[in-house]
Amino acid sequence: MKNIYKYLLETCERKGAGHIVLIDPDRKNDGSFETYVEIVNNSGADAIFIGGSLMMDGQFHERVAKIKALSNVPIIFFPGGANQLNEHYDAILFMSLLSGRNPQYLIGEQVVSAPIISDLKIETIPTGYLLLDGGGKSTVEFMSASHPIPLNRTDITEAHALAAQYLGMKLVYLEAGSGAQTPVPTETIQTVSEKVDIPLIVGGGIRTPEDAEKRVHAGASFIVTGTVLETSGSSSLMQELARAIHVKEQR
Ligand code: 1GP
Repeated sequence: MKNIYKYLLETCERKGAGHIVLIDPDRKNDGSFETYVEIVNNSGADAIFIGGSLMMDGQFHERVAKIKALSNVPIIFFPGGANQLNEHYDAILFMSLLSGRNPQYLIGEQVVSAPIISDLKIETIPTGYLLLDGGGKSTVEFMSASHPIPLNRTDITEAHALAAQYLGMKLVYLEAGSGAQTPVPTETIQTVSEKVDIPLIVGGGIRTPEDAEKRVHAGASFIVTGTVLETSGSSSLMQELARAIHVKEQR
């Protein structure tokens, strides 16, 4: 099995940044996975994140298996909780919700998951997850019972990102929340990326190639898009997003 973290770093090095598509394996998307994964396969995206904060039925694991079988790119678990673990992932973002002060998501879910991950032998990628206030109450904010960092408090975001680095994490995830009205501002990304040495993943509310590209130029190593695939179902938009993010491959 290849090393997924290494693959992500090489992708970023070669293409300037990586495009990761988040697929939410909830019932609302049932019947659409074939189409979604085919669009991702043809878009030039570099990986799929699978996960969500709330699952509304018991078909989660079957859907992950289906996505895995269809995908040409690595499948990375973006965990909403230990109950979403299974053997189908190529790697897991072993995340701590550092911006919150809820012990369940700082360390509790991780302890419950660890023996299962060890048993399943899934690669872990230690990630500091910072939730910023993208406007409106996001599902992750509600489910994790944690306060997001105000968008204008770049100092607080920067301090958390540094803490993630000093804790030995390999990635920092700046999350505005799925469907965010306002994505993480470019100024925040620039300030944080100048301060920390580990790669930044940025997601939440990114809907256009322009928005994505600006965030890469500001210092994001990976851009995550989720909702835009569900709402547009557009192959061409997903191709444009990947092209905009792969800044080193542009002519
Ligand atoms: C992943 O939550 C994001 O970090 C995805 O957000 O659904 O708004 O693209 P969108």
